[in-house]
Amino acid sequence: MATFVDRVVLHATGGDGGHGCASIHREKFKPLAGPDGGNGGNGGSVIIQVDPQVTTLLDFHHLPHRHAPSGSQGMGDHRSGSTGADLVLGVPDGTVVKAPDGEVLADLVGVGAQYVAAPGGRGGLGNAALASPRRKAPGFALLGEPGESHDVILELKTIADVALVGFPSAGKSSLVAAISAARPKIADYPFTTLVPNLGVVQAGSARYTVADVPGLIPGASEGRGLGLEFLRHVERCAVLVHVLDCATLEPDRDPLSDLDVIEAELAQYAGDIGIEGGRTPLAERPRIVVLNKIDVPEARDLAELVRPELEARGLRVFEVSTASHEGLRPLTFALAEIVAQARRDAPQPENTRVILRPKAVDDAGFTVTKRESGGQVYYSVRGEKPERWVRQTDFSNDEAVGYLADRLARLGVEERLFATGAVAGDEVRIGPDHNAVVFDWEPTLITGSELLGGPRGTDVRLENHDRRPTRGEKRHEHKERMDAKAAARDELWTERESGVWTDPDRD
Ligand SMILES: Nc1nc2c(ncn2[C@@H]2O[C@H](COP(=O)(O)OP(=O)(O)OP(=O)(O)O)[C@@H](O)[C@H]2O)c(=O)[nH]1
Ligand SMILES: [Mg+2]
Repeated sequence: MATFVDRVVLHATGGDGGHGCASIHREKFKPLAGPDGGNGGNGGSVIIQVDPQVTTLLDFHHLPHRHAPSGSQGMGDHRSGSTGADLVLGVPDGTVVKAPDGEVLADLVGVGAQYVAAPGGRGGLGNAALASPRRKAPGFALLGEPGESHDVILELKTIADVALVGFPSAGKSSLVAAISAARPKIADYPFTTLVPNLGVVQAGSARYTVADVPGLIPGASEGRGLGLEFLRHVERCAVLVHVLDCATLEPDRDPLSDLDVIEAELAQYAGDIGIEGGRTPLAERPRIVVLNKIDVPEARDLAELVRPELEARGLRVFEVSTASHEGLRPLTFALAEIVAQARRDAPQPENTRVILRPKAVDDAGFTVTKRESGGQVYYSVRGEKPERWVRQTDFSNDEAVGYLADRLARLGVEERLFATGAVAGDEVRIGPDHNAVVFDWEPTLITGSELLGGPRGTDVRLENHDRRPTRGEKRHEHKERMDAKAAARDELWTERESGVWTDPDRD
């Protein structure tokens, strides 16, 4: 079973915002004492954060769907709904967050660096918050927005200063084991190393990390062997070390051709340029050559032989034996020097590099375009505000729909529709085509509160309640009632006196 995973697809969904509440305060002798519906709570967000305790993305491999809790709905008596807690997911240092199309969204380097993968939805306002001098008793509340849902790719790109590359069994793991306290698996069969190993090297007062990645073979860029998959762990390295095996018994291999093969494979690898440490492509990174296994006499001879050729190519060459530890000290000090130089040259690391994508809205915050589908013309309204407002609207409530119409009109959507050539009855779609709210456009929508009579914002139910009848009005009302009673009584008497007791048609 896999115990190390360095690439996963995460399906993150933010919590939904709670709905706002529409409620009217009631009290003895004050049955309609104003709106008191509380706001819905915001939904929690899914946040990816660097956690030093985490070294693999294995958890996400097992549980790729993550949801943040939703906010709860508002309640009467001005009680707001509770907020959904953010779901913070720990990832290893050096995790790169990408969109499904491969675009780098964030490069998480440094403890605490974080990226909001799926923001939670906002809670809807309750009717208390929607009340205004013009709309004293809103009979509606706003809906909570659904949490956003995004698929992101998480890729672990190990943070190491030095990367060891080379053929299988060249002695990369042996080298890490010889110069650091790491104890990777070492054996004389190819592909002993299946996951990257990290070792910390102390050379004098300098300290740096070395990554040992699985071996490369000719054709790795086409997927041979373990492919180039693991090169993502060398992307951030300041220096590449070619570990060349001088004691190989394979007939068609020698240190020089091995070097060419590995270089050709490295050139095929396209890393991410935007990430920390990834500014220069791998092919242009500083590199040195280690000729290994010189404890074997033939290997020492071969190393002596190829050394001038390598140096002629401008490479620094170190002859070592990880078995006898010969030549390791100069190597570690030389690496320390290169790493120190690279650290001096590197710009100060930022905590996190978040790449913001531009939003497709114009200055006014929305766009109106005339479109056609299947011979039918419609007007598409796009923009953050109109789309959010639509999501917040309870379409079963006329007053809420009226409020939406008001908001859209105030933003200038109606004017823009006129300007684009829309006429009453045309189809208007707000939002992305696959998930739009479709209206037949009525230039001024009738709202619920208008239906009640009186200017919008006044409510006859509340207004009549506030005004108590005067004594004169009460007396008048009483007199009218008494008069009506007397009239009814008179009618009965006339009937009785006329003596008609049966239905005249019967006889
Ligand atoms: N004689 C000798 N043998 C060595 C030396 N370094 C490594 N070996 C042997 O070479 C074999 C392969 O070593 P590893 O360190 O596992 O090689 P690797 O490059 O990590 O190989 P993969 O993980 O398969 O890519 C082992 O049997 C080691 O004992 C050395 O300096 N001298
Ligand atoms: Mg190995």
